[in-house]
Amino acid sequence: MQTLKAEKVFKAGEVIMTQGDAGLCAYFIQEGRVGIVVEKSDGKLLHMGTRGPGSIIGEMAIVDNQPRSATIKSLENCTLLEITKDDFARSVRGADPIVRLIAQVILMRYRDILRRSQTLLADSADSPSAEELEREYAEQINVVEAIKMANEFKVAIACQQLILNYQPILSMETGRILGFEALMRWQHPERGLIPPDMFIPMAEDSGLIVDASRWAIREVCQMLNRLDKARPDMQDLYVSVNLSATDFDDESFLDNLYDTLEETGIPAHRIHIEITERLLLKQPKNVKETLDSCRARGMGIVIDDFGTGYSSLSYLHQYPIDTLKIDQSFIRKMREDAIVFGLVKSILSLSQNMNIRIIAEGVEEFEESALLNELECEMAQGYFYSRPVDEMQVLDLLLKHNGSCPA
Ligand code: G
Ligand code: G
Ligand code: MN
Repeated sequence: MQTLKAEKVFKAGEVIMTQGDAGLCAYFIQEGRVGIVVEKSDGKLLHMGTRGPGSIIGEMAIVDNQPRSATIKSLENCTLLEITKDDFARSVRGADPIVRLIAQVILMRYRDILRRSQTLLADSADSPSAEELEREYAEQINVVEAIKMANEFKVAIACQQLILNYQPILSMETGRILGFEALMRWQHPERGLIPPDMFIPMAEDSGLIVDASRWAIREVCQMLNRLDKARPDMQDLYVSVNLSATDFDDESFLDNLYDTLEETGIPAHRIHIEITERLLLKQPKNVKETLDSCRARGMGIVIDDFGTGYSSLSYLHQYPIDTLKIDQSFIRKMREDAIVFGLVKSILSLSQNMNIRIIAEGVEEFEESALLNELECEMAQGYFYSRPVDEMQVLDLLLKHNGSCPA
């Protein structure tokens, strides 16, 4: 290895590096054991442990140029291989800037943990800090996990590992399917089917959701074209696509959406956009202009998870919203909890007064569906009618709920 330099020998008891000094190199231990000691600000010495052959010591200083955080002495005669800062810097310069940044960030956090755990160690005999240290380590590993996952997700988008499932939205009056909600899943080559809760937040944080949403919109349009071939009598069906705040930050979102509609020949009214109340609260820039434009073209705009704590009625007239989805937690509780029942009733009358359409989400039981019917709720979605299904099963659902295609 290029970065491994000549051997250095330290006799038992010799100081290899001193806390506070500038760190010019790291060492790979070939033979012998060393002891690590940290001197605290009050002068107390903390023995941090020992290292033996195969370990690296002094590695932090060559990454972040900070002074040595510990003093290390040889406990027996040691043979060490020196890795100089210059050698290390040379190989790092060629590395991906993200890798460099991440290395710095992780090291910064690690130093921070060390600093705090050393204070705790000194303050308590049974050292609860070890547990804290492990927990924080685990969190660090999640950082790495998230980065790995983000990279895998890029591959997923490019290599068709994403799939859409479709859950029907039915008219309560007629029992017919009016449309479907597209729900994303990730068919991971090793981990199997990953549900959206496990990857959407990461995709939002990393900005990768923009590409995933573009893919989803295109896939939905193509699916509608395939469906139209099989069921030419069902060309009123729409598909609702979930979008995130990050999607609205993308300046070419609208162009891409309209291009996709044009290329696939799908009329705008067959695509509905589902956004959450939280998104409106965040108010990504251009969200109103974007939604106004979509609505003007005839797309449906749906507020998902309506009523889950961030509700502000003002946005019902501020934004071009045409449908509310009552959150499933209300549907679940409305039969036992009088307050929730009142809430569901008020949402329903609100929507009637404001001429906004309503979908009850997460209907699981016959009793829930019967009650919603009584309250004249317009549409429903939930396991009681159907779980989300893959594209092949969409035709079966249409046959079951909407009847067969007239000859
Ligand atoms: O699919 P499930 O059935 O587990 O969906 C869980 C949540 O994941 C949904 O409530 C929705 O908010 C989110 N979700 C599902 N599919 C998509 C998608 O294509 N894009 C975005 N942004 N969120 C989605
Ligand atoms: O986008 P949104 O958060 O609204 O997605 C709806 C979520 O709820 C999806 O994860 C979907 O699979 C799930 N879901 C749909 N119907 C039901 C239901 O009847 N019961 C439960 N528990 N979940 C449902
Ligand atoms: Mn949704």
